[in-house]
Amino acid sequence: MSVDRALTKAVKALAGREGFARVGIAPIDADLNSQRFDRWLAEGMGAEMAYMARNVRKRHRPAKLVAGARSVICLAVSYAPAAETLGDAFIARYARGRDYHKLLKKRCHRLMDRIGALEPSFDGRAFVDAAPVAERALAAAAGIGWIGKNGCLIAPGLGSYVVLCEIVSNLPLAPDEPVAAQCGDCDACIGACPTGALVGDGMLDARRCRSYLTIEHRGEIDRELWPLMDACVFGCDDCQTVCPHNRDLPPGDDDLARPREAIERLTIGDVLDWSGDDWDAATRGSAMRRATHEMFLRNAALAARASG
Ligand code: B12
Ligand code: SF4
Ligand code: SF4
Repeated sequence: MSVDRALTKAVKALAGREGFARVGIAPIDADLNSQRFDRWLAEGMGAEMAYMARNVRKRHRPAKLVAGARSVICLAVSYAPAAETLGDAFIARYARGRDYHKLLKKRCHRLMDRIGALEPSFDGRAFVDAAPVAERALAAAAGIGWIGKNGCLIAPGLGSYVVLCEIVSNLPLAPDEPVAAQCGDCDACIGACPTGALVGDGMLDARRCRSYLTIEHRGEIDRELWPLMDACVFGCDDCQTVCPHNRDLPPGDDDLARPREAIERLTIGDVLDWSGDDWDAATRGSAMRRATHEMFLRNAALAARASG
């Protein structure tokens, strides 16, 4: 397939102007390592996320998502915090600022308008954290970064504190080369995971992951894990905090990296006292809304217990 290098360059320049910190092009038929995904599902590591078992083939074939698709524009925005100014309730870094789903979707749509103005034959569809897209594998195929032993996409210079989105397009854009993995002999993330959820080779067993347990899992958390929940009120970042590639990062995108006022000094006690209206006010416009009021109360109760 012939590619249009001048158009590729122009599309990348437009992405930079729309506030995307990284952009790369994945070939439409990239090998997205679907065998890994199959193994993850087959071994039950997807826990109760039933939606992960749907559209499995589509997930690894972006060509199925848009008629006439020829390339995937992969995009990343950093949420690296400028400072840690929180109370004792731990909120995962990606969720401290504005909801990245809404922000990135808006930017993708603006970018698509600009690409359309440049190239009227353009057609495409934007995805942000949509279930049937293998976002990390696509970003790796587009040369945005490599998949670390913590399972995260690590972008050179930005670390793993990046969120991902993509535009599946009908344009003949020139694909980028993947980046070589740079974990080397390090295995700090595996040792840092308090629950042993990282089972090797970047594979994560959600049944033991505090991110899954606090954000996705409804109902009771296994008693065996109670003492290991620490202050996790929403998500967990331990396997990223220890990563040497996350040291001395430039501050991320202001909209994502700046904590919203409602959580800046949030304590476990505050969350335990939340009424339904307080939950509503504290999570409005934020990715934290993924966890219900009941889940926050459960998480805060375990956090209070773990801290004595
Ligand atoms: C389900 C899910 C979860 C689950 C399971 C996570 C997991 N590791 O599987 C839970 C709830 C635990 C979770 C947690 C988190 N998540 Co999450 N999650 C997802 C979701 C919806 C699907 C991920 C998935 O398919 N998992 C199954 C495994 C098998 O797939 P995978 O992780 O993508 O792995 C693939 C690659 O590793 C690939 N691969 C491996 N090596 C190589 C090499 C090459 C060259 C290639 C091409 C491919 C490749 O093989 C696998 C199969 O395709 C994605 C969004 C999406 N649609 O993709 C967000 C996503 C992965 N999550 C995200 C975030 C931010 C988080 C958290 C940091 C949030 C938090 N702080 O609490 C944690 C991180 C935990 C961790 N260490 O992974 C970001 C990750 C950004 C990044 N830099 O990697 C994503 C991409 C959302 C987004 N749009 O930005 N998440
Ligand atoms: S997010 Fe936390 S619990 Fe999940 S794998 Fe990383 S360190 Fe382990
Ligand atoms: S902590 Fe070490 S092994 Fe884990 S992702 Fe970072 S560099 Fe790779």
